[in-house]
Amino acid sequence: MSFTAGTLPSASSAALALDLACDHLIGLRSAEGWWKGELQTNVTMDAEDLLLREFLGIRTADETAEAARWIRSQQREDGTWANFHGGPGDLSTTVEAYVALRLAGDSVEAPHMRAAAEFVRKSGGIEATRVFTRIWLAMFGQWPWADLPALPPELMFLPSWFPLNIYDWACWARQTIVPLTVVSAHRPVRPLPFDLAELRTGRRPRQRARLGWEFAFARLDRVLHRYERRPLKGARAAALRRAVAWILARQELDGSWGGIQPPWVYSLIALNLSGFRVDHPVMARGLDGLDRFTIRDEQGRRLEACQSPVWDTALAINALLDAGLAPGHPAVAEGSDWLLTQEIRNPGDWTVRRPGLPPGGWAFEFDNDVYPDTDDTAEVILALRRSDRPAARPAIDRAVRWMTGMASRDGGFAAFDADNTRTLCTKLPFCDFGAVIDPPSADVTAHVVEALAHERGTGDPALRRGVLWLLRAQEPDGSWFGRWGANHVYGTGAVVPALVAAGIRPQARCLRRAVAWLEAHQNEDGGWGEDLRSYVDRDWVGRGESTPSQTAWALLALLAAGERSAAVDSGVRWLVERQRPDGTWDEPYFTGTGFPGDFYINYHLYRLVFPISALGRYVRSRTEEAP
Ligand code: R19
Repeated sequence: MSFTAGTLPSASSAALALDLACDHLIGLRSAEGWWKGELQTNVTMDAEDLLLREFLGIRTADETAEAARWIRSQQREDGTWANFHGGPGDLSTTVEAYVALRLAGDSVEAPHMRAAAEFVRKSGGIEATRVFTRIWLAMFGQWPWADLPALPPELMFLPSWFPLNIYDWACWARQTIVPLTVVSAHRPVRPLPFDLAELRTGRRPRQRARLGWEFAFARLDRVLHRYERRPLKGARAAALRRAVAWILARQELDGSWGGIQPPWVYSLIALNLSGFRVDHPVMARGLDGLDRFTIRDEQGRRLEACQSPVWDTALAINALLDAGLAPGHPAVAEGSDWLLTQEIRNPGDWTVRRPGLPPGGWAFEFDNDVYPDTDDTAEVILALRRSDRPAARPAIDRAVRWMTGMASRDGGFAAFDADNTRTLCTKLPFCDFGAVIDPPSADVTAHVVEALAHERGTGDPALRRGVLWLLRAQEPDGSWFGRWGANHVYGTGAVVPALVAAGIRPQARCLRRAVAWLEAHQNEDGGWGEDLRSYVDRDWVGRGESTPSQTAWALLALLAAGERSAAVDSGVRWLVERQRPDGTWDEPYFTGTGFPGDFYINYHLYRLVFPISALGRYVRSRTEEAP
């Protein structure tokens, strides 16, 4: 389907595109009624999978060949590996990919290996890689344990009010650090059949700050290293027992830890070092679970960093309802009934900060019962209330109560924890990768506010505090930052519809400024795009090649703000013209954010669900106003 430039997309061409897209989406659902798009990240997942198997002594030739094929297919022209489509080569990712290919037998003399090694040396060598990469190398004798930040398991003794205790860390960091304390206490070395001399420069890594907490922690690190040489025997043994018990208590039904790769692999290693052999039921369940996170196709074998069925299903149902499907349509009804089976009824780590709050809500993954999050909960609440299932009411009520209770002190909402805002953790020498705390963000607060507006009405006190939080968080340029999606287009696309639902008039100044920001950042071609470099370089904020999901986010905001402008029409035209004949869109660019600056996600369903929502709301706004 295509239009000559300058023709306005009539509501009917948008409606045709919408039908086609809905058919495609409905065709993707599973027999049980859920949706799950691939969650694509970067090759550290695949490299670490081989290293894990090497460490445990279970690596097979077939797995190695298949993973290596995938890793090679992702190498860029210049010999490097990036963390996202179109991104620059990343040193740590390139080192990990290179080591995996050496495990697979690739020769150091092969052109692709030489190019990679040259980039590594030019970028500072192994010495300049992130801590996680050097921990992996230490486990294989390729980096001295003494040259890594100390992570004593005695950390487990800090009470939950004491600075740096494990509950001051974001749940993903907490679940990673606890097993890593066990690993670093054991200082395992299981040598590789090769050396990585070609990746070293011999130069010391750059010194961290000479002032403030970073400096104090660098001193503390030296003290801890001295303690490591001769830890108090009784305390060390008790700390290790406590850490292992903590880990065991948090294995999920699917064998994972937190449903995400880092805690999962480090927990398996920590348990193995603590005497759990690979055939122990806990280990076997963990390894079987990893298998279900593994995709095998023509391109090779790759691992999902985590899986998004609850999130995808809620988004898909909301999109289909935006498109005008009846709530009783089997895709909506069966999807909603499946969501009901995923409700979380047990307490999790969040109770440490909110004791007494009754459980409820939803997590992101199939089995992640210890870590429900407010973002998924908000989207599921919206989907369930709109799909009109009478049986859903009690679950929605529990979810609203839980979600509301998870407000942070300042009235904003974070994804997994309340009041997880102590920045002291971030100053430790260990923390050179990824966010390690989970403070409130605009995108999550917006989703919660939108759900509360429908469930409790615009007078609700938690909603009003959330709205005030959002108004304070607006950037000077009129946009909002996107924590879990790229970037200001995602934040603004979430906040504007939420504020309108919360009763802010579209004419209000804050919304006019947001609309002006979006219109100023529309591309010539009518779409919107924001490059992931916007997280590290302000010049890229609001700028980048147009993508379907980002175009849809901008449209959702403009439509919510009641815009009838040419910007809306050309945005819709961009979507209609770029639709594939099979009803979906291509989206090689990553528009999901795991950790600003460090870790990005291509959610494969985003290219479809968000355009459906935007086209659906567009078509309805046009047909409703027709005479
Ligand atoms: C909205 C819904 N979201 C609120 C859920 C988003 C889930 C994102 C997937 C997270 O997957 C992860 C999690 C953690 C890591 C890490 C990591 C970084 C620093 C430390 Br310390 C520990 C772990 C690395 O990769 C990850 C992937 C969209």
